[in-house]
Amino acid sequence: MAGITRGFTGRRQARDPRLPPGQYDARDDWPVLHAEATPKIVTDRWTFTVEGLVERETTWTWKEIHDLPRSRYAGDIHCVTTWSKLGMTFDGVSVDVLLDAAGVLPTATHVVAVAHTGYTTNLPLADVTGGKAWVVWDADGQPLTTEHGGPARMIVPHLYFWKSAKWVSGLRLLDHDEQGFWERNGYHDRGDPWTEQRYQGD
Ligand SMILES: Nc1nc2c(c(=O)[nH]1)N[C@H]1C(S)=C(S)[C@@H](COP(=O)(O)O)O[C@H]1N2
Ligand SMILES: [Mo]
Repeated sequence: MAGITRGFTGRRQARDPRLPPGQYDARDDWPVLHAEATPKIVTDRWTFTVEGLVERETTWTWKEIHDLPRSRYAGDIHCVTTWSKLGMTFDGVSVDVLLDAAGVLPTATHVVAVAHTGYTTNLPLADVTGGKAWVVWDADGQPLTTEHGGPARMIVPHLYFWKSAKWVSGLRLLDHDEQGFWERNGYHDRGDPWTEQRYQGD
């Protein structure tokens, strides 16, 4: 019968288990956040380079990266400013494919993701290998808009979204951790949303 509501027992509606602590579901809203001016990057001149501690520094053009095997992320993203978006899809290539092509040297332990604008963010190598990171150009089946990092961005969705560099231009492999833009400005070096690694010291 109508009239028996979920709230009748006095329990609050169950929190979506996909939401990490302190996060809310942004639903249809996808906020745009970045520190620099939105760049204009034409795909004719777009490149992605893996450099640093690799056997062969390797650069892909827009066409070349599209010729690599495709990989999709279907799942959630979490911004440190407390919004999350659940059940998104992103299409592109797995970072594993890019790193394998360049041949990561055994001394490499960390990466810095670099953007065409100069934005940087640091990550342990283990957080961008093993099917956990992508370079993507489609979001929810549509080409990534410029404001969301198009023509292509990184996504490292198991970490807070500042680790996902928009307008990404490459990865630099290092044998030490080297802070990026937000990390130097107080954000955490790793940024695990499930343990709320929001700021340095968390
Ligand atoms: N190049 C660049 N990438 C960036 C940022 C930035 O300032 N510059 N901000 C990060 C932060 S803090 C967040 S939350 C996400 C936001 O991505 P969105 O605008 O697509 O939601 O981009 C990340 N990548
Ligand atoms: Mo963010």
